[in-house]
Amino acid sequence: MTKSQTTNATRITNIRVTPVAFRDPPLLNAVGVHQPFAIRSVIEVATSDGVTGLGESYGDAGHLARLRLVGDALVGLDVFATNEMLRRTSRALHGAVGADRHGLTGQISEAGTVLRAYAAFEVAALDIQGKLLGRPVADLLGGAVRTSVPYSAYLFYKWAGHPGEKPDRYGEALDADAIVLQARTMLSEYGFRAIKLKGGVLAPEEEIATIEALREAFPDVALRLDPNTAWSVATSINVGRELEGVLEYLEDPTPGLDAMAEVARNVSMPLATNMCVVGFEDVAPAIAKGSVQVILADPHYWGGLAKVQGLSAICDTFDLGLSMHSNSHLGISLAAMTHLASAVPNLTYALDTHWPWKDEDVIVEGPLRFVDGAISVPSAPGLGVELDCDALARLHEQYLACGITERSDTIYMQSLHPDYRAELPRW
Ligand code: GKR
Ligand code: MG
Repeated sequence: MTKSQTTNATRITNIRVTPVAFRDPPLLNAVGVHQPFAIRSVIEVATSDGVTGLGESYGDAGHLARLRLVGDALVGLDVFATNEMLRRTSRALHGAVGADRHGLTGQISEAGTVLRAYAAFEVAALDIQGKLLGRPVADLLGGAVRTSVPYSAYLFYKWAGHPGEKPDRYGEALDADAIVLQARTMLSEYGFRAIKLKGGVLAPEEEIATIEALREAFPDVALRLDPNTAWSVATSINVGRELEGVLEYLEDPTPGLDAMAEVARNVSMPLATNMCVVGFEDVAPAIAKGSVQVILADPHYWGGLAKVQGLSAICDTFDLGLSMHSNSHLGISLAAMTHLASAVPNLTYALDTHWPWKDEDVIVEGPLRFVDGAISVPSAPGLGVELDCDALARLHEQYLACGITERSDTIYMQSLHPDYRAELPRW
């Protein structure tokens, strides 16, 4: 009998995994365009003490099936026993490596599949632990070292609206001037002090021109460019040299650790990644080769909040920078990312978020507000966000009605432009 099986345990009595869909604009990237709806899963964990916890994860069909399999295996577990939670997740998924890779987040190993599933339950367990103790999740991670967490404006080349629909509020952005306008709108509404441009969409010289236009328009704002491996080594080096002194970091210019290392040897800015270092097994070879200088952590696939703290210690030891990656997400994830980042001293870069691109959510509005580009760490117990049950039901209905069960930017693009090919690298 383990210690956690003894006295006073708060046990998991039920787990509900609900797929949801929310409207998403036609954002372009290196492999296509965002579908009209982004899909996510909302995880509700109920306990013997009547306290419930929330988690959020990907909504792709294979991942949903794995979450449900793991959910069944976690019933009866003490909510403080997250080590055992990971062991049960691993046992439940043994041999069930998933083929779905949500967004541009690199290749998935069996360990990665386990960590992707575990992460959502770990966050819900931390939410419950915090509620039981009357402390915010940040306190469970050692306490906040910053009271608010800065995020970056995530700019995208985009169409005006999905075909057949009215233009969305940001409108079309297919050149430098339109991206500067997009940045103005986002910065004036949210106050961001850093900008990330999703590249890999237009020819590299047009993306260089866009970054230069952003630099001119916003001289004091940190700039990043992420073409999601759309460039060869030679193109990456050319772009890196053109943008010397302009970029805070260049993210995933080219595929693979060796090619990234060659680029890193030939450009002056740091290289960042959420594609070639996506699990603990990638870290040692990346350090040995000198492939990257900044890792974009993401608790959704690095295995939850405590695992990202583990990664932060590695980054600290090997003098690597730490930033945070996002995919289209809802408020439960934003709360989790904020608590985590508040408690990681060396997470000094403004975090990515797709937040400004959505107009609906599953949480009760209120605790997560951007002021000067940052979110104050919620002080209420747990994650500090509350589920809006009507909104959850509505977004679930939307999931059922929209018919999207996998994220596929390429297939959606090909349904509109049959000749489109997602070639990486393309230039
Ligand atoms: O939302 O299109 C997108 C992004 O390209 C996303 O899928 C990536 O995973 O944001 C991500 C990134 O930094 O590569
Ligand atoms: Mg990236």
